[in-house]
Amino acid sequence: MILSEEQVDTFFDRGWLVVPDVFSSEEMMQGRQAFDRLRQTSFRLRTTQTHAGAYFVLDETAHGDVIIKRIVWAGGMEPSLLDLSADRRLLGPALQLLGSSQCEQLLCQAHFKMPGDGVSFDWHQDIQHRDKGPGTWRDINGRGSYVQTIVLVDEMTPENGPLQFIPNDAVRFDGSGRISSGHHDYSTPWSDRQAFSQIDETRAVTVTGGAGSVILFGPYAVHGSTANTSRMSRRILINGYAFPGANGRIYPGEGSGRRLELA
Ligand SMILES: O=C(O)CCC(=O)C(=O)O
Repeated sequence: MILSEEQVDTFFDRGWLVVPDVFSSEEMMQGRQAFDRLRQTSFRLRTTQTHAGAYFVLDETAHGDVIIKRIVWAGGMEPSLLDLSADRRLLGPALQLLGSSQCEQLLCQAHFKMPGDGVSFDWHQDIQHRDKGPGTWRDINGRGSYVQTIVLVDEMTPENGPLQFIPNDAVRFDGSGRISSGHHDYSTPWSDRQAFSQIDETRAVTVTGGAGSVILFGPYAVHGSTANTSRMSRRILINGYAFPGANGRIYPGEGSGRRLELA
């Protein structure tokens, strides 16, 4: 899959892009089965730990119910998820946006939002998780050097804790002294220019879509999500691809940081 010029502009100017129906319902059924097995394993493990090549971040309610915060490098335990993250329908656009024929895969992460589990994510930028100080991150391609993709494993609805994004032109980036024009200044380090200091929440856009749809965004896109208030699950697979050499950290999970290119 090759993104159109318009899609590429949307990614860089607004901050994110949604591509519907990338994966079939049959493929997403297999994805849901992998997620079911990961969930069953979480119930057995109960506490945060590395298991079978994946890193389970778990919590427990006062009633003893296990809450899955995230499963880092979920494909370590479920190789079909790694196959999905190397699929050209996902990898192709990621490489296109990175402007590279190769990348390093940093994330293959399962997020579960089950009815009533209260899992939510405050407004943040992914660069906060990539750049942890000197030597941990370098923007090599001058456009963020990172593309995150989210595969909707379940349908994402307004009620089940959907992703929300703030368009770049409703974000005040540190150092810019004003709400952005929509175009990032890629010429200075992110910490000087790209960290957000203020957002116009009234401009937040809720992303919904069918299972098999994909969201793509860069490291500076401001996003978050609230708790699932519905009766259906909202599960997503997050794959993160870095421009070769941008990352200086070791991520949890057996095989994380692997090099990928289109076959
Ligand atoms: O699961 C969610 O809603 C949050 C996802 C997220 O914040 C991310 O992909 O960086």
